[in-house]
Amino acid sequence: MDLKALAAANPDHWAKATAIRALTLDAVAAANSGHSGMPMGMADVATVLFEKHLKFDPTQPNWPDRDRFILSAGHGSMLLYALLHLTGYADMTLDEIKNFRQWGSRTAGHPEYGHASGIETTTGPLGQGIANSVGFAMAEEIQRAHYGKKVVDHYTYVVAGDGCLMEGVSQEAITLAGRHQLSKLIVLWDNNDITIDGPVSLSDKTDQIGRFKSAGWSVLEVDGHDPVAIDAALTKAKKGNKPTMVACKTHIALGHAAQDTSKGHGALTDADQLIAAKEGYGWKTGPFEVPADVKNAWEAIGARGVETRRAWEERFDTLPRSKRETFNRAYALETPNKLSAVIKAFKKQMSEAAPKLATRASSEKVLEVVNPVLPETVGGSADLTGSNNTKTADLGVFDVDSRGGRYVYWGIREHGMAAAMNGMALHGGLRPYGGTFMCFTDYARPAMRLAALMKIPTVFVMTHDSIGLGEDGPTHQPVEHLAISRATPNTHVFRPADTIETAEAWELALSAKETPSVLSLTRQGLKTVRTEHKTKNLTALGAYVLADADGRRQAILLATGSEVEIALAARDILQEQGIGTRVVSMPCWELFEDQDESYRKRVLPGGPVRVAVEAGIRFGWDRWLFGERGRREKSGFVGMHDFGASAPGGTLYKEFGITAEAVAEKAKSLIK
Ligand SMILES: Cc1ncc(C[n+]2csc(CCOP(=O)(O)OP(=O)(O)O)c2C)c(N)n1
Repeated sequence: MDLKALAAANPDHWAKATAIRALTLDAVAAANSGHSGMPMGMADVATVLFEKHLKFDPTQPNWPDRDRFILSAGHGSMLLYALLHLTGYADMTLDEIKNFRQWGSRTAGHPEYGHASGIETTTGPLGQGIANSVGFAMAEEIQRAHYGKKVVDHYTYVVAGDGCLMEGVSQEAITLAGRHQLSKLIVLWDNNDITIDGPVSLSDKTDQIGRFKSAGWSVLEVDGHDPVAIDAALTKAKKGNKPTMVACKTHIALGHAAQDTSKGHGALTDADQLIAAKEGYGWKTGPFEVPADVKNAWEAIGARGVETRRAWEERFDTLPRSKRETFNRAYALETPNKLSAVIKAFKKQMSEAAPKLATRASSEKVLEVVNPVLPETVGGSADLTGSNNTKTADLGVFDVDSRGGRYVYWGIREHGMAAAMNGMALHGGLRPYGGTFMCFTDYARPAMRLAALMKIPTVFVMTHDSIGLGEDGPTHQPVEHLAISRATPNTHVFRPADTIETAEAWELALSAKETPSVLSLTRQGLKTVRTEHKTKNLTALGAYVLADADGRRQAILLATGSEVEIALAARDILQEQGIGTRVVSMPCWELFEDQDESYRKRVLPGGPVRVAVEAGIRFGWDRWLFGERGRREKSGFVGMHDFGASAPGGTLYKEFGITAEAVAEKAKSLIK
């Protein structure tokens, strides 16, 4: 590349873009780790985007109508950190840049949501950002329909690399965006032909332009180092009626000895090469020093949005009060008082009616009363609407000509759905929930993990939660998925036993601010076990005594979900034989763990034998069986030890020995 010619053609632009490159080189060198090449290659595109197009105000980083900038290629985190620092985000100080990747800094190895303002989502696992962005763009459409263009009118810009486009989840995201004509979604592809192992051609020959076009996108192609062309492409992209992919032809590690090589992808720390690169740029200041005129020019870009934001505030103030209140409440993730009232009324009615219902059907009943009072919910399913029971009559369907619809037919795209739901939650103003079979938690898991890491309250509705689903067989019968979900930090896994617990679980999931929820729901009908109405949300305790021992307490049976009624039947057997037996329902382990010791001790006192029953693997149960004052030799587990099988659900419970008789026998064998 002829850097001198580039610099001479657009000197002001060149100086600003070089500031990004120089800060990247310095930060990576100081950390002795990181990824230099991508920020150096995309510096020109990012500079034009921030200077000429992006609507943002560093003094109000969470302004709801800002454009969203998503760095899907999260390894290039220094691109984002440099932009935030240069444009004047108060929390992205030069010290943060100097402490790139160090303990306690905001500048984590990959951008982490919540660490600094201006980081819209956590990226690093390739493909997640572009999949999040579909949810961001849908959220914008939905909210524009609800609140009007004068208060919701912004774009979602994504920087994605070859890696993001190779990941399978990007296909789910791209086809969704194309189908829904998300015209305010603009992907900037860092088309540099390089990945870690070498040239892209080592492992891929996809015609990316044809791929995007066939999915319903507009595609533009530009020289990613020509600011005039980039500006023109962005201007055009904003006008289309389809999502736009701008293929930006770039040179990874522009101007460095490692330019255009896979070495340029990683940490460029060689001191001599670093000096040579800066000389080539005509950059004369020392490490981490941005000349005052260049910093001023960047800060002027940062200040550009202040007026626009103020004007927006004025327009927002003209909305009717009730709209403003709903908007602000939803963005603050507050729930209306009505939520608790409708849940209580529903619980009272259901504990009296005591229906036999699958908890997936209970869940639908709950949603029928909840969705009308929570206009921020957006439901959906990955092509299992009738099985997941996620759709209620009032939602309407999100589509090109009905942007206000609150139900999304996600298609067979579990991973894309989960990641896009995260995008909706991150966008703000919406509470997404979406369903699939519990077994396909595996297909959604990378995004479920990120929801937990990001501390966002996405709700994953996972039905058909055990061998109880029956004839579909072991491919569809989850056995290890409860354990996997429970092993994930900051995740509430609810496995309700009946309609009442399902209502309580939903109340908690929809009130959460920083924790995603997994609702593990049955296909098969369950008896109502909570027939005595209690206004208090007992599921919030995580575990509670559902039926206490008559007489001397010799056994405690612990169960969740569909196995609670088995535990109750086992209790009947044991009580008949004079063995005082308590049944503890444990709809949410994590919430029980949060209770203070005295409560946990009241529920699980030492002494009696303990038997846990759950139609999943044992993994994790030992915490409750012989932690918490229990004893190994006085405890047992009735559940799954292997994969399930294809047969009616009732047969499977018998064949795998998950029965009241087996639970009672196990308890008796432990009582000596
Ligand atoms: C899901 C996932 N797999 C693997 C990685 C490790 N990784 C980080 S960057 C990268 C190569 C990405 O290539 P590209 O997007 O072309 O980035 P560039 O080389 O242009 O910086 C890989 C494999 C990752 N971050 N996420």
